[in-house]
Amino acid sequence: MRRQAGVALVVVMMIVALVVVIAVGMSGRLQLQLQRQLNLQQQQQAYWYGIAAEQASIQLLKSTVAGKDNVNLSQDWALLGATFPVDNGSITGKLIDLQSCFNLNNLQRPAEQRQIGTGQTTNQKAFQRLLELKATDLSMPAEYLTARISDWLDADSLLQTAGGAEQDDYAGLQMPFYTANSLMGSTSELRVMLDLTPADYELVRPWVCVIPKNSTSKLNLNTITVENAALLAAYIPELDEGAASDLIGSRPEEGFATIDEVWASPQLANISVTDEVKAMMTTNSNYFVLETTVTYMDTIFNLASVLVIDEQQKVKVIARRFGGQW
Ligand SMILES: [Ca+2]
Repeated sequence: MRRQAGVALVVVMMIVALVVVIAVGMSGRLQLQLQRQLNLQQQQQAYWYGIAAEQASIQLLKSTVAGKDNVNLSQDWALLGATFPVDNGSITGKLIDLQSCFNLNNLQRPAEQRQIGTGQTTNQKAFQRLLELKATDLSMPAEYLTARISDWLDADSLLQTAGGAEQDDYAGLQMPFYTANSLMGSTSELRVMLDLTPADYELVRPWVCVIPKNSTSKLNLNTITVENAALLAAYIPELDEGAASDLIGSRPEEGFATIDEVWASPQLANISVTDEVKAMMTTNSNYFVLETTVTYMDTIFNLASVLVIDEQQKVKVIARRFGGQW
């Protein structure tokens, strides 16, 4: 009888132990689920704060830029790094003019200039000069990188120059891949150019950007700064970098009213600028990138949104990138 009672007690204790194990497991899973739910909720909230920043920027561009012939850095859109507090966090955003940098897609050669021996386009010459001015430590000749980007962008598989690179060059790599043979969607595509090192990327990155689906963008001389006046010097070989800085430095606070004011400036007095280059310069902009950082509770969320002002003066989001620079 006593022995049977002892067995029953052991069985009861085993059942209790089993129940405790199961209960601990359930409680652990419940806590995990709750934390997951909390993380998802925080990320969703941060995402929607990012979208709210986009909407605020659309309204800002509508009121300060859309339809204007003069887009300059004294306008409200250009206030860098504005931060707005929200419950349990903050939203920081800055709008950058995508026509105040070199659009890599401009290196795509028009079809009629793709025959071998037609020489460099004006944009290619300008990019090569920009590299020669500002990326002197590049691990390859500036001419090669210019040709490689153009080969990446053009539809054919013909090398433009001996320094270029087409799909056979990439297919032969240890990690093979093909050239895009179309326009870039992000500046980070530059990283996969043949033999381009991380150090090269850091040298070139500050000067370039990518406007999706656009290979004919213009440079806005009202939004480039004294520090990046080399962008202008790159297009006008006779204009040295110092004179280009002086020209941009002497710009009225509210920008050049017309592009002709630029051509009449003393820095360009004895320099002839071709009509083609003149047509590539402007005083307004239609493409911007908004870089937003949302902090909400334990979450940090980065969003880059490309905004375009279309021909009907409507502002639209044409591309988004989550978690990094454009
Ligand atoms: Ca190609």
